[in-house]
Amino acid sequence: MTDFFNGIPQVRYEGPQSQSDFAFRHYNPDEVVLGKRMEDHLRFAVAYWHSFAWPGGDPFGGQTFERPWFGDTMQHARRKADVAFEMFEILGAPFFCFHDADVRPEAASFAESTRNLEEIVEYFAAKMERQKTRLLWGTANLFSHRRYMSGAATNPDPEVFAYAAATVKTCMDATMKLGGANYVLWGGREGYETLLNTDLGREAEQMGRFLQMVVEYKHKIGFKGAILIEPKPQEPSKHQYDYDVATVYGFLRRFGLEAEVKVNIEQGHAILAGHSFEHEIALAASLGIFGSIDMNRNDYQSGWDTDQFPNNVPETAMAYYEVLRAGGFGSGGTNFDAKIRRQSLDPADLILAHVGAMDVCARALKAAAAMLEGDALEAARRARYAGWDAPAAKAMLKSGTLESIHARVLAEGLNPVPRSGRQERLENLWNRVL
Ligand code: XUL
Ligand code: CO
Repeated sequence: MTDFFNGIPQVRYEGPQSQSDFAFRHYNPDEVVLGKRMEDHLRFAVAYWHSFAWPGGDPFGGQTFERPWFGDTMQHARRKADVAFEMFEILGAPFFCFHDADVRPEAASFAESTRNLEEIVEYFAAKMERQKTRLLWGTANLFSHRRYMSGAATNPDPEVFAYAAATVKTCMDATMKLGGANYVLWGGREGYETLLNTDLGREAEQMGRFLQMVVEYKHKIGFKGAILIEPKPQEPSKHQYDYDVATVYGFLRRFGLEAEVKVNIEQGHAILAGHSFEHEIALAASLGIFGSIDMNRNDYQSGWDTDQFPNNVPETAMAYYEVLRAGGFGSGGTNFDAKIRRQSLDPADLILAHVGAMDVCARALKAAAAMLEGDALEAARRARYAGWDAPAAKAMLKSGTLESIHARVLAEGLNPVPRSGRQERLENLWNRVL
């Protein structure tokens, strides 16, 4: 045991009446919701980067956190892992997620960086034998180092493409070794700052081939998890190629990957793209590419990616409603890609951020389940589209032409009567379950 979380107890479900800060009031892993344990619905993951690797900087100031594991040696990396796995245990977190750069020091050569990663993966594997935490996904950090400033797969320099491809191979190997449920690609620098120096057609070709190689390698090594793309419209690049779910789907179709790759949808990214989180989830589900979620919000005033823990039950409930309608996560889960504020210096802040977020998600899941079970929204939706169940309507879609429909409209004297969308009633239904 390290002494970092000294005195902080294991967090357990104590119910809404609990007086303790270190207790769940709503997240009860064993409680059965719609026939499944809450833990198996929500599949919470802690993001290694924000909780253990982020120093607390913002554009105007640097490090605010002083952590005993900050440093560039393997000893620091092991100490960081010790604390991270202690936190997973305190929270009872079933999963975690990491980038290579979060867990091992970058070395002078590719080979040495890879050895560092492999050593830490062994260290993780030994811990995972002793505790229940599993890997939701692994990923490669192809955006922080200066070599990636002009992109990774989309870089004008083929040597950077090669370095990125080799790095993804090592990270997929690490994910496979740790039994990861998914592998994620977020294209942080896959975009551009100015068209004046950018050949965007060529860059898309590079990115498409890169992703095909990832899929080929997945099958070669027999990785059973899903490959997930995480869309984001901008930041760090002014314009990013994986703008949103719709854009990613078009890209996957173009490169023949729509049956191979799914999406990891982040709440904050959805808002940055001008969508709601639930829109992105519902769209991905309707396209058959829904995979997993990053449950972290932005600040509605600041307009940039603040990666805050969720605290809005009504919004979160709408998201889980779409997750439930999609049939649940499959191999995905709820990753808190969220960081505490830079003034939140205490070890307890890290724990309480997750406790609050897990409770928000649990309340949201229960509300969403009640809504779905009560069937009120679905009944209203079915009624709204009921006309399409009629044989004539089905036939129109299947074999109608503009001319045949024109003839029918004239013959039957069609004159459709507008019907209320009843939005306010449906919003009231939601409020009853929240
Ligand atoms: C950045 C972001 C990433 C990905 C993983 O906005 O969301 O942390 O989740 O690379
Ligand atoms: Co994310």
